[in-house]
Amino acid sequence: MSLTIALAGNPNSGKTTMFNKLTGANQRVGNWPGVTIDRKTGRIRGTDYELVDLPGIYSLSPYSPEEIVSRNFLVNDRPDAVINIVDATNLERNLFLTLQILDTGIPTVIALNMMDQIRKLGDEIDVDKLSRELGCKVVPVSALNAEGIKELVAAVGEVAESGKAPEPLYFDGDIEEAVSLAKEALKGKVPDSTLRFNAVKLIERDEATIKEHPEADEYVGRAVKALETKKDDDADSIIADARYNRITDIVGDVMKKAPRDERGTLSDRIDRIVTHRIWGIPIFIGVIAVVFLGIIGFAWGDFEIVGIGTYCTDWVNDVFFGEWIIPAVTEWCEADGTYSAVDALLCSGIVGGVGAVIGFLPQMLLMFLALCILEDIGYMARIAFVMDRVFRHFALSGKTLIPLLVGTGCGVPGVMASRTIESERDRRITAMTTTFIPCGAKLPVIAMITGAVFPGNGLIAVFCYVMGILLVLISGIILKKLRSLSGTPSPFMMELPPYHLPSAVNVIKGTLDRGWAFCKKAGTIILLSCIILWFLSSYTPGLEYIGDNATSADSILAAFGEAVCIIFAPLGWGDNWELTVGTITGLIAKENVVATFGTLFGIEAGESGEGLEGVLASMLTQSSGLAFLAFNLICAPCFAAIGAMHRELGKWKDTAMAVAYQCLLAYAVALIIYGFTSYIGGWNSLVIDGSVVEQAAPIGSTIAAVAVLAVLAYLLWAKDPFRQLSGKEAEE
Ligand code: BGO
Repeated sequence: MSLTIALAGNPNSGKTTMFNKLTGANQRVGNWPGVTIDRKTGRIRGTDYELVDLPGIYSLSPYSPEEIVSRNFLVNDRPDAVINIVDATNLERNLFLTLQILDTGIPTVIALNMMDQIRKLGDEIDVDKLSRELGCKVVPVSALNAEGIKELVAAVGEVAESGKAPEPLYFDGDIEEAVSLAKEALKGKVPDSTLRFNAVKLIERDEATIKEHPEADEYVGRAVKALETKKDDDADSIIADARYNRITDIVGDVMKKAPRDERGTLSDRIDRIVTHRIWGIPIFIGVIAVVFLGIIGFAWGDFEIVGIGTYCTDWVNDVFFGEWIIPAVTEWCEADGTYSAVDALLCSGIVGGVGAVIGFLPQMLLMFLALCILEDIGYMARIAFVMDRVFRHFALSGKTLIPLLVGTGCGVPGVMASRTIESERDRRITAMTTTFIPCGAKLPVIAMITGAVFPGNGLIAVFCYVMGILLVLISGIILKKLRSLSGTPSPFMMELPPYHLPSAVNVIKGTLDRGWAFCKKAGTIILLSCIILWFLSSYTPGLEYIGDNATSADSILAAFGEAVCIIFAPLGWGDNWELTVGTITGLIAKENVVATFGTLFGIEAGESGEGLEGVLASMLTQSSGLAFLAFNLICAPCFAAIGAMHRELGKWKDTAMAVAYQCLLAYAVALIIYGFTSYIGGWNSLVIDGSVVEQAAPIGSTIAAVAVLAVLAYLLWAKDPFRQLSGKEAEE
């Protein structure tokens, strides 16, 4: 018979690592909460037990979406056994959940994890004594080093097959009496197996239990009041206190801690600087700047450092595609003396479009590598911690940072990670704004525009990330003024794991996984888009082939682009319909912006041999280029991310409003950038055939930008009608 085993524990207790060791799966291990959101299943190797990895939780109260998923599974689905994974280096906090799991009456085995760390710290835990005190099997393990896994599987198989649940840990006198009364009130209304769990929850004033059993609540109401009066506290805290007192006794009995260095561990000492109130943020900006300057480079006047990524990308475009692939494909196509529509599709459509995207692969791999190293060292978790203080000033919690950090890889899991936020309003705002942070797919767009109008200047990439964070903060203030999104930020609790040297396996795997996803997309969605784009740019609306003159103003694409491009004229895109088309195709996947230009202009040469970026420099000034970049980074994300937003927001109407908000904000920001920066020396000129051509000052756009800025300032500083006053403010 197949048995179902649940894996439950606190966030960061090592559940995912253990899940991977037990099942041989390859789930992503992370060091911030929210990496496991839905429950995941797998088969324990060498058995037919199904293992269900539940999201990390601190208690079985249904406050957060993770707690609801875990509690429903344990209480309603009732697995045959639970492996409760406990971080031995944080025994007190982890046992709080353990005591609640014991109340569920499900056969339980404790996997006492991180024993390698305990040994390293010189601490000692008497495992047998702990097992006696908790009344269930305790197996010391190290999920990281695969220690104790066999023993754990044997122990869980034994308890699951015996079906024998451990005794709960009973409370002292008065509390246990109230629990007994609640059991009486609930008898027959809930299965006997969950009677104690529900009874304790009723005394704890657990909202879900009270709502489900109002008569039972009435029955125990007087006893709960009496308990609260006697202990001079609310019932929730009385139960929590009782549990913590019990835990303190147990830990005191079983654990011997070695003396600690007064200055703290090395991680503590590094954190004193890295997470410092004042230095934390400049250090964060500095780290991101070093990464991007190293990869893209830096240019200021005559001073120039070529970034290693730019160097590699130039080589791929100029030598690999320019000298090898394109001439070879063209020669092959022209071998029979003709150049048919199919030949043009292959050379301009496919090699041009997909090649333009693949050309950025070296830069992408280096950026993924840097982000994976920062994550594996443990620095990403510190960023969330440092930024929490900033986010709080803007009515958002640091928890918003976690979806943003996840979203640097891909917006879809980023938006999904917003589920970890307890406050529904914060969760919705986060889901609506996560895609402001550049995801992997937007990096080639950043690299392309930077290469075109700010050659080799990595500061533009830094600007894109800073702009993304600022817009999330600004949106927090503006959107909180709407009744449906008002409210105070939820508290943010997060563990900072000790720093460690990056593991080569994790880093290489993380980099290659992301790189492979990028290539897969280029070979599927982007390839298909390029074929369609080539068709639309090579045929007239009357379906007449117009040859390989892709930029022909007679094509279907031109007719469409010209009709729409007027909308973007105030942003400095002029009558260049190609820019409009690129922006629209970016909705399918953001890399499509690059692929579209690759198809329309060719990667290598364009008409006059100046390359894709050269063609763009003849259409965009530095100001309008930056506006183009800002609009494409902030406006509606790709369809997949819009779908993820819809899953979080629930209604299509709300999703449509969110997309409209993103597009309006993107337009406003792009207008402000173009309207104001065009007056900076050299920022308002095009480079046409190598000559710098100064453009007329965009007076109309500047006036519109002033008006937009005034509206934004009003929205930011107008009084928040729904702000909840602090106790002191309310008294005044
Ligand atoms: C990071 N021993 C040690 N020393 N560490 C362990 C053990 C163990 O037995 N088991 C897990 N860990 P998850 P949840 C990390 O990811 O499985 C570590 O949330 C880091 N990552 O490696 O994700 C594990 O599923 C950068 O640590 O837990 C992981 O329950 C710096 O505990 C962390 C430091 O494991 C959480 C740690 C990029």
